[in-house]
Amino acid sequence: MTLTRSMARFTAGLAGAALLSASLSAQARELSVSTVLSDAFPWGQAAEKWAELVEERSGGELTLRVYPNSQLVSGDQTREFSAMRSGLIDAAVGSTINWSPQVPELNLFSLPFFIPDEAAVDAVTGGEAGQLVFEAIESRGVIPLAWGENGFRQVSNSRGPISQPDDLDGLKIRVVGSPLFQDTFSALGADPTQMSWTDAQPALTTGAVDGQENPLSVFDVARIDQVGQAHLTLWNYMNDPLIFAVNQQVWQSLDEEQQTMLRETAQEAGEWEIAMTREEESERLAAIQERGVTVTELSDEQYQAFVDATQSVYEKWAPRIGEELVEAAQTAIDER
Ligand code: X2X
Repeated sequence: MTLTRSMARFTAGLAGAALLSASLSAQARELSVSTVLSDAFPWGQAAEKWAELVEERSGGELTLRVYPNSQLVSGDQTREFSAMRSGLIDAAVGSTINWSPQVPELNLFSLPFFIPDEAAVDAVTGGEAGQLVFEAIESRGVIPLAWGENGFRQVSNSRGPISQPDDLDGLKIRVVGSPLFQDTFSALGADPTQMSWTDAQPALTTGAVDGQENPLSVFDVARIDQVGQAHLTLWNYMNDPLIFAVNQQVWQSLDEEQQTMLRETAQEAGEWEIAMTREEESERLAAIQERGVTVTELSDEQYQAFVDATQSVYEKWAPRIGEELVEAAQTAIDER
């Protein structure tokens, strides 16, 4: 390369850099959005949808950048809420389970066999109980905007079909980050081990654990059957809602129009994702069965045996969650 050509490139490079920084300052403010699962899953797609809608509506002045796989919290999904509260991350589409160590009220959704179907989920999130949950989040320095859904969590294992509590006896089950899960699986006679999603997949592969619990979408997309999980029981023991939320200082730094836009787009993305997740359930189940997984459904009597076996969890956790909230949820469920 001649000297003049390289000089010309250098100058062009400088001009380019100047242009870039000028456009950056006039341009979008970018907010980071944390998720545990990528856009291969409905959960990650919920966050991407939110980002797309914000891109369209903000006229380019606000952008959301999604960081999946808990990467902003080094794989530890139970730190996501604290990281959002402290401003380390600006926003998140997160699971109530992962945030429940910091917001005990969120354990409401993890009470075993408490929220039995989709109508019950909607009655809880859409009513007074949902409002109380949002207030609990807000009182801890995070602004909740909308609901999404990871789905009803079903239990799988590598050993044999589970149709009664005894079948869980001694099984090593990977559980997520709230101590409530420890109690539920201990009450059922299993041997629960808490670990992050990042660690769960290798633990299933090596057989360090016998089982796990996750919604059908996660089981299907992550091909959990391919790491030896040959038996799946549909017991709808809890629903795992997602919440779209923003750090409080970030929220306060936005003008009213931006706040409205951010809330509306989160609600639209959430509604879109909830509908999609529910619509896809039956195809997911069919796909899982086609891959050779034994699927067990419970009779009313079998279901009741699980309810009875986990009664102590309800008694221990209802006061921690807050009696007023549990009662509001119970009323919503009864009247759905
Ligand atoms: O870790 C899990 O099982 C997952 C992905 O479902 C959650 O983050 C709650």
